[in-house]
Amino acid sequence: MKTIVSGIQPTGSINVGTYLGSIRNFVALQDAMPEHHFYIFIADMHAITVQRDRLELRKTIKELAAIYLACGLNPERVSLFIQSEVIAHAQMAHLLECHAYIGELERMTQFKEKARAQESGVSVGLFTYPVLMAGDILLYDAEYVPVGDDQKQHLELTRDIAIRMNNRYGECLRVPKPLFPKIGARIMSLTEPTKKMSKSDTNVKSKIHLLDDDAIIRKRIMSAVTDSEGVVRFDKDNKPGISNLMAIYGAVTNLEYEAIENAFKDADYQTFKKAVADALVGEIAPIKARYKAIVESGQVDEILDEGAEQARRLAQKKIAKLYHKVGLGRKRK
Ligand code: AQP
Repeated sequence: MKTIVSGIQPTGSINVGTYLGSIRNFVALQDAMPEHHFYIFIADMHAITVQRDRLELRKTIKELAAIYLACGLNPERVSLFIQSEVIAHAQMAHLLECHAYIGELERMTQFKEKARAQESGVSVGLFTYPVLMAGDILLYDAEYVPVGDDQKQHLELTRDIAIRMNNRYGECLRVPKPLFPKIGARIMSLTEPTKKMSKSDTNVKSKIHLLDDDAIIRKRIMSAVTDSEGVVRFDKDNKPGISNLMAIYGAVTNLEYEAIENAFKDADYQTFKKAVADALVGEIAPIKARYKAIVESGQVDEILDEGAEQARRLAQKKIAKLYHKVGLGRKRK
């Protein structure tokens, strides 16, 4: 069976950026690609590459699991699991670290940005983060990896490592392809629209969480930074704020930018922002209702146990095969 793999770090409440850039896409693909099985995980091992409060991390892991389900992931189609509960991820990371080069990791822009944001104590884990990620993907022979476009460089590295190992040991890894959403691949901060909307941004006004109240959602959209031109027109370089609101609106309504420009050609920004807020509130309301029901049902642990079991079965086989190829351990009859 062909596979699709992706994950999200439990590094804070899920915001509209992560939702539109990844989860919404997972849900659409699970329905559109019935011949693929999905391995979707909570990337808690990635989360500790930056220091975190342990109790907060635990809470966020469970919250993210319930969010995935509330957004519509179907446990019949998706093995949903916590990364650290499948030991093969750690084994694979070491194996791939021995086939990745320091120079190529030094070029990773996410590492450079995150390292710069810390005053001191940048961990080795943060440096090798992209290799852990390559392992997450290659472990399951993923054909496709649905991600936001900030992950483009990491995907390229994953492909390079896979090709390198295939050349060295013979075909042993599938070279994956990224799948970016058509609209919403990079949702920007509402206060600084040239910066990605990020879970770790300390400015609460920069983002909208899926579990925010309707009033907060409306307030954040209505106060989002725009420009003084007063025309609803997509121009990422000169009108990043309005272009970002168009991306949010387009992702939610499935309308292309041109159709949005036509629909709002005589509208002022207040009117457009109100339409964006209405669309977003309408999209998020059922997710919030399902989230509450899922948490109350107590079914999350069972789904995570089952998902981890399914993931382990495939991942352990892959590790055994790769260890053999590389020459680790003893040859078994
Ligand atoms: N703003 C965004 N727009 C579109 N896609 C996004 N993604 C994240 N933010 C946006 C996509 O969501 C998936 C999961 O991302 P992640 O949590 O594993 O890591 P990240 O990209 O580092 O996200 P954050 O919010 O910026 O986390 P922190 O602040 O903890 O570093 C990925 O597919 C990503 O592309």
